[in-house]
Amino acid sequence: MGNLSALTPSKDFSYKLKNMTEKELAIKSIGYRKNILKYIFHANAGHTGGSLSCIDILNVLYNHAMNVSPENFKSPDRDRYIQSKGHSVEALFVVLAGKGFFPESDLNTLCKYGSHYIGHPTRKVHGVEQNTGALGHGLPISAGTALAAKLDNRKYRVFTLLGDGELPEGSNWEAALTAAHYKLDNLCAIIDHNKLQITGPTSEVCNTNPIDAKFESFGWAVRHVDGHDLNELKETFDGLPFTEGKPNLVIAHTIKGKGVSYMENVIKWHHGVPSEKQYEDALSELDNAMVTIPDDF
Ligand SMILES: Cc1ncc(C[n+]2csc(CCOP(=O)(O)OP(=O)(O)O)c2C)c(N)n1
Repeated sequence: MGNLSALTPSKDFSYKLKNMTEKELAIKSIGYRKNILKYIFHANAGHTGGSLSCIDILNVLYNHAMNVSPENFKSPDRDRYIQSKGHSVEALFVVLAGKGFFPESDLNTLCKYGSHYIGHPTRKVHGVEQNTGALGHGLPISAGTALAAKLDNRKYRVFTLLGDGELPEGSNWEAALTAAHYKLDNLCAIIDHNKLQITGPTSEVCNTNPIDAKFESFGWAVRHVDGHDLNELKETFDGLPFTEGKPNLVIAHTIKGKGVSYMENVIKWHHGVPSEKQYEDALSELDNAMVTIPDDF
């Protein structure tokens, strides 16, 4: 295969019609959190904690970093987002609805018989790039998609979101090796590092630490980021590729259940539906957070 590193991904940010301020993004994040809870509550099912931990990342990807919209979704040059931790589909659905990929009212059918809005991403939903949910598939598919961009002389980037509990899947490590071999600097994997998975702390179920040293030894460029700091996320994604010729890994330090105090860092909220009282408490906590967002930060 030729010198693939010769084609670096695009740094043309002209598609950013409006560079959102941190306050505007913060307002969006709270709205998304409320919607995640709303639709999980009405569906009586869903992955609550992991959707709340990754929502700030999705917010910055879709409203700042990525060149993708309902208008360009058929274009071969659009940036791709593949959500490997497919169980947190509620986060993806509320962001896609907010971008106008489909009417938000569609989410009233979440997890209902016959609906496309099921508990994991499916391409039957406009805006979803890949079916996922069986953990360990997103990174290999994303590496292949990024390799296709190089072979086709296209400058799109591929973003994929993994859970830290998903990381032990062997297919991730094959993909990590392959992405470095093919110098896929147009690939950005993000780990939602909330330190918990379905049955306990990630480090106790299957320890993958140190994640950074492992990926660096495979030939990746790695950054750590506070996965709830919207400005830090913006700056990190603006810095892509971190090193020409190397795939990019963002280790986003997050809190499972972030934004709803009784859910934060509590394993049982991996999946779980709040009672009516818990739902109302969560909404008022988020409403309160909305009015206390500082003007400038
Ligand atoms: C191949 C496979 N094995 C097991 C599962 C069941 N499962 C769903 S979520 C989950 C835990 C994932 O933990 P993590 O990736 O840390 O997700 P997060 O905490 O970010 O929600 C597991 C084991 C699955 N979806 N796919």
